[in-house]
Amino acid sequence: MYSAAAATASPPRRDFISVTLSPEEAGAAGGYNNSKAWRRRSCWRKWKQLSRLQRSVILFLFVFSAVCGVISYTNMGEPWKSLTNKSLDDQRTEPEIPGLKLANPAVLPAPQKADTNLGDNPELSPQKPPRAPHVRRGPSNLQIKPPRRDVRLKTRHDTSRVVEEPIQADKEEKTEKSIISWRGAVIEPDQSTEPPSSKIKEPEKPSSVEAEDQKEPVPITDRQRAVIEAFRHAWKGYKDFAWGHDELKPLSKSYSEWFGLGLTLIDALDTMWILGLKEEFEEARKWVANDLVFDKNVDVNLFESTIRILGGLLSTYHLSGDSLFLEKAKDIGNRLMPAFNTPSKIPYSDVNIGRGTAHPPRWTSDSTVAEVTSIQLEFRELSRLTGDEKFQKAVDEVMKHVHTLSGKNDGLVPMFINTNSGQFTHLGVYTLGARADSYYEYLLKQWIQGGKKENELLEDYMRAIEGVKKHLLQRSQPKRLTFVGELAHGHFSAKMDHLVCFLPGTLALGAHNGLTADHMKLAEALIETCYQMYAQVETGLSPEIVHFNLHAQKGHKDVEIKPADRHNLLRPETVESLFYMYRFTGDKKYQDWGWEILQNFNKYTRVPTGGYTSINNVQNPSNPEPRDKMESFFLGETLKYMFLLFSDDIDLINLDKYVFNTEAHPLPIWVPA
Ligand code: DMJ
Repeated sequence: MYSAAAATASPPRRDFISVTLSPEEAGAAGGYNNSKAWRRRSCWRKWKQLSRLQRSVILFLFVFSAVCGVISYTNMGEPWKSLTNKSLDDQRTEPEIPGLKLANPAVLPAPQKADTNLGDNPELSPQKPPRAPHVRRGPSNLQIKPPRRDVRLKTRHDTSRVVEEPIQADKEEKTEKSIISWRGAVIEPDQSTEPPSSKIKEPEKPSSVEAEDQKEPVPITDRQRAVIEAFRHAWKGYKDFAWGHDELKPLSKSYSEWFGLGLTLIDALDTMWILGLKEEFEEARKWVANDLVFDKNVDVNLFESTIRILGGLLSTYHLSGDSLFLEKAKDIGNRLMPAFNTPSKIPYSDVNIGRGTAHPPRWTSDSTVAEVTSIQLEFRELSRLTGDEKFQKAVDEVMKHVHTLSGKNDGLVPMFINTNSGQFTHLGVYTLGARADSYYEYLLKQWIQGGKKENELLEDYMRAIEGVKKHLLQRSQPKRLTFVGELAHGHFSAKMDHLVCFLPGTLALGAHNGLTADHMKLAEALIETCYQMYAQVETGLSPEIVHFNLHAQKGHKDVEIKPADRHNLLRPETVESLFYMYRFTGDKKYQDWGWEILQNFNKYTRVPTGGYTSINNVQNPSNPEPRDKMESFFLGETLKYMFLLFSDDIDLINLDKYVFNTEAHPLPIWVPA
C-alpha cells in the first residue's frame, strides 16, 4: 500500500496521478467495500506503479502467449475432428448384440451380410454388359505366334514350384487369404490376383486377342497344317450335305437332327477362329446372324445344349469380340432357365426352348449327376457378362446342394439325382465315366474360373481324387498300366470308358494350378494308359469302353474289348489330355502319340466325299464298319485339341487365362494369373 506521502516524495511523473486512498478511506467514502470498481482501481494503481520496463515485459509476455494460443488452437482442430468422427464410426460398427464389444471397432470393416446366395461365390458382382460392340470380324491370326524359347522351362517350373514351396514368413497374412492345404500340399493363393469383382465390372474387350495381336506370330507347324486340312475336309462334308443341321451323315450325304439348331456349326465356330479359317468363320457367322432361331417348339437336353451351344457362343464371343454371339448366348441361356423350376432346384434334363417348359425323361424323375453339375462354367460366365445374377444363382445352388449330400463314397458321387427330393439315387455305383465324369472336371474348373477362392469346390475335388485313388485305381497285366475302374456295391470292375481319359488332363491342370505333385504323377500314368487304349487296338483307335486284364495270361494284352463296346465316336478325351500334358511338360512324346491318332482317324474314319465318320469296329482294319455319323464334338473338340497339341505357343489359348468347358470351348478365367 502506497502512502500519499511516499507518493509525493517520488519524482513527479507525467503519466500518472498521485492519489492515495486507503481501502478504509475508500470504503468510508464510497460505502462500498471490496467492490469491482475498487478492485479495478487497485489493479490499475498497481499497474501504474510498475516501471516502464516491467510493463513492457508483461505486455510482451501477454501478446506472445496470445499468439501461441491461437496457433495451437488451429492445430488442435484436426485431432478433434477425427476424434469426433471416430466416435461416430464406433457407434456405427458397434454390433447389435448387446454386451458384445468389438476389440477395436474403429478399424474393423462394417459387418457383412451373409445373406446372398452368391455370398461366398466369387464375386459375381456381375459384370456390366459389354460396351459398344467391339466387332472383329474373322478369326485373328492367333495361331501365328513366335515360338517362345522359355515356354517349356516356364511351364515345367510352374508345376513343381507351387507344390514344393514352403510356407513363407508372411504365413499369417497368407492364411487370411485362405490358404488351403490338403494332406501336406500347400496351395498358395496367387498374390497377384485381384478380386474378380474389381476385374469383372468393366468387361473386357471380350478377349485377349488384342494383346495377342501385338506379339510376333508363331509359324504353324506341319502337323497343325494337317489338322487344318482335316478340319477343312470335315467342314466340306458338313457344308455340302448338312449345312445348318445338327450332324453330318457323311456316307449317306445327308444329316441328322437332334435339336435342330445347327449344332455342328455352332460347336465348330471357335475352332475355326483358332485355326485361322476366316472364310469358313464368316460364312458360319452369317448363318448364325440370319438363320439361327431359338424360338422353336423343340425339346433340348439342358446339358448338351449348354456345353455345346451356350459354351460355343460364349467362347466365340470372347475370341471374336462380336456381340452377335453374346446376344445369341443370352437368348439360349434365358430359354434354358425353366429347367431349374423343380421342387429341389436340381434341374430337369430337358427343356422346350420355345414353350418355356421343362421335364425329366419320360421314364424317371432323375437327372444325371454329370449333367446337372457340368453346366456351371457357362451359366456363371453368362451372369458375369450380362450382369444378371439369376444364371449363376441357379447353378451355384446345385453345386452347394450336391456338396452337402450324403451318399458319396470318399468324394465319389453316384450317377443319378432326383429332381423332386434332391437326393442321389441308385446309390453304390461309382465311376469316372459316363454320367459322372464331368462332375469332377467342373469342380476343378469352376475353382479355377472363379480365381481359386471357392474352397468347397476344391475340397470336393481333392476328396474325390483321393476317393479315386482309394477305390478305383488298379494296375493291369502284363504292362502294369494304371487305370481307373468302377465300383458297384463294393465290387471292383476293371472297366474303363474312353470318357475317363479326360482325367489325366484335368489332373495336370490341377497340378499346374498348385495342387499336389501326386496328381501330376497320376496324370502321367493315366495318359500312358489312354494312349495304350489306342495303341493296343488293331486300327490304332480306341473303343468306347475297355476292360483291363488284372491277371497275366499268355497271349493277352492289357486291354480287352467286348463286342458291344468296340465302336469309336471320334471322341476327344485322350487328345484333350495329350494337349494338357504337352503344355505342362513339353514332352514331345505326347505330340507323337497325338499324331499317330490323327493319322488313324484319317485312315479309318475319313470319308472321301467330305467328313469323318464314327465307326463300329475298331478291331477290324479291313472293315471298321462306318456308322455314317460325324459328331459335332469332332470339330468342336477333337480337332481343336489336336491343333493346340501340335502348337508350341503357350499363348494360343493360354491356360492361365482361359479354362476350357467340357466341350472344349475356352472361357476366360475371371482372375487370370
Ligand atoms: C462331349 O460332348 C463332352 O466332352 C462331354 O463332356 C462328354 N462327351 C462328349 C465327347 O466325348
